[in-house]
Amino acid sequence: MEVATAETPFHAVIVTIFPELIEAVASVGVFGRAVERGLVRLETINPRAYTEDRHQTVDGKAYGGGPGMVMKVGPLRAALEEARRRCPEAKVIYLSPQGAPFAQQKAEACAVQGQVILLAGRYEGIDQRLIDRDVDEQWSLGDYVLSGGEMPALVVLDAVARLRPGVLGDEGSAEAESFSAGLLDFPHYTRPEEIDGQRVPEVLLSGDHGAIAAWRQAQAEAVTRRQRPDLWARWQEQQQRAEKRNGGSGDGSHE
Ligand code: 9D3
Repeated sequence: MEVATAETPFHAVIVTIFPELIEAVASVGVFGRAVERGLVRLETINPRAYTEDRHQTVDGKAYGGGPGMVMKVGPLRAALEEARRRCPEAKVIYLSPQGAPFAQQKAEACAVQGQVILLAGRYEGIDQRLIDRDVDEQWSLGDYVLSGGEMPALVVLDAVARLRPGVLGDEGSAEAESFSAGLLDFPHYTRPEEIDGQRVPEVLLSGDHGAIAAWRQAQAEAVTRRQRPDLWARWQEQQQRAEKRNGGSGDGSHE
């Protein structure tokens, strides 16, 4: 059943010299539909629009020397001032390799806050004085080198939008919980039952819902232990704490 909601849209402002990169990706799929349906309001601001010189210069050579250019304070600060006028309650997040790791918890806080200003840099980075005065937090997508902050900004937007009411269908809320629950997903299968000699695990065809749930839980634990020992250790600690709270009775599951 369709439920009518009059939720305030999630409001994101992206400051970037490549707004077309953001707009191209953000007009497609789940995110694009959320924008069309008025659940997400996305704006871009191009710091080039705030330059005063004939070449619309947004970068300069680094003081102290060295290779690579640095984004200038003037145009970026003016762009951020415009972003703050449009989005006064938002934190300013600078996407940066020096940032704290972006993770589900940050996406959740952002979705609850309802607004965000994302600053995507290019070149070697931005003048430190912008970080000192205009930036609230720095987030990194991980330990690998990208060419700029636009793709990280899109990743953040995607992760946040899926947490907003109405953006996903029925699969949504349950799915959002599963990552916070701390285990990776179990394997999935669809028709046919057999293809090129590969069969769907028999338990999934059994109709035994208890056995299926137990198999999926065991698979989720196995894949987490193998692929992500860090998540596995955290999950085991969490299970042990839950066991103690229940006085050693029960298996630590939620139901
Ligand atoms: C190879 C260049 N590096 C010099 C030692 C520094 C560097 C500067 C600018 C590396 C990458 C970038 C551009 N990256 C981002 O803007 C970025 C990013 C990333 O590269 N990896 C993970 N997360 C992020 S968030 C923004």
